Amino acid sequence: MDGTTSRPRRVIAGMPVFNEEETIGTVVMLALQHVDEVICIDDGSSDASARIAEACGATVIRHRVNRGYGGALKTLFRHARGMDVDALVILDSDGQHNPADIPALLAPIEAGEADFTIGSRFVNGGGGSDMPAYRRLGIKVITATSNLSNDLGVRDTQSGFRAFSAKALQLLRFDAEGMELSLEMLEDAHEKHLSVREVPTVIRYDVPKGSNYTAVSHGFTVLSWALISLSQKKPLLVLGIPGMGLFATGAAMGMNLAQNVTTTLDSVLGPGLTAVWVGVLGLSLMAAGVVLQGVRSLLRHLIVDHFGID
Ligand SMILES: Nc1nc2c(ncn2[C@@H]2O[C@H](COP(=O)(O)OP(=O)(O)O)[C@@H](O)[C@H]2O)c(=O)[nH]1
Ligand SMILES: [Mg+2]
Repeated sequence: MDGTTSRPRRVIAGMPVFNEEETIGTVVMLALQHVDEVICIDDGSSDASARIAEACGATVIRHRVNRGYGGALKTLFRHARGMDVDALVILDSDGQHNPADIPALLAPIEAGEADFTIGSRFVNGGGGSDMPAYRRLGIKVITATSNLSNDLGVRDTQSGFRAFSAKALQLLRFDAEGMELSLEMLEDAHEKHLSVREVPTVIRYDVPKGSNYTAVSHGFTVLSWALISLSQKKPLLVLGIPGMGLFATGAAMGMNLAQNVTTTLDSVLGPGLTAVWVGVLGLSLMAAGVVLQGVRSLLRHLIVDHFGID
């Protein structure tokens, strides 16, 4: 790459790799046409992925044991932060992402219009060639759930084809070791007010080994993370709505019984107690929701006032 274009001065591509010997070589060589350096995080592969990546010109960082997609990206970010880079692009090593779209992902970053771009299947011009319907549905459910806790405004929350400005690279922090990192990173970007932009891309599904994870376990892990995050961010919504439903059910059962008080005491005692329990459970859930919501905003105020972190 020459330094005369308007591209950021130094751009690197990073790839998580786990047993991708069939595709890794091609992806590394194609990516090298658009960036200065390709870094592969080989996550304990048992095949020839690492050797092939190196032979094709990538820098390879090895994990001795498999940690997962998130673990690999944490290693990548830590390494990239120590380098003097203007942008980092991440893409999968299984051939699903087209390295020819790297410049399109970098363009808004070069222009100073975004800190974080996502190669998206769901914006005009993007798509998933032969994408199975259940995957599309899974992504929609995950995205809808995560939008309940933060209005991220991102349609393709599950694309791993992403690019980051130097600022985003320095600011973003994440913990997840698995695929749930995809959402954690978006929420962190939202909290840090980084500007995120989706860029159309076509993600292929006709590659030799499109997925290491089964769709169900992948979807379940990410969705669980989205729900836990939602319950932390909006406890009143998560506990209050079911609580209100239970309370209303208990009240309706109680009122129904009260209208039949002419019958014997025995016949109303059992259902009456159930109505009371259901109602009390509903009230407790709502109360817990209110308390947790209060604690959350109190903590936020304390953190903002005393540490100046928003
Ligand atoms: N480092 C690392 N990378 C992984 C692991 N599992 C998958 N990957 C890589 O992450 C990318 C996406 O994984 P993949 O299984 O294709 O996920 P999917 O296409 O979203 O279902 C690919 O480049 C994989 O090689 C892992 O355990 N560790
Ligand atoms: Mg894949």
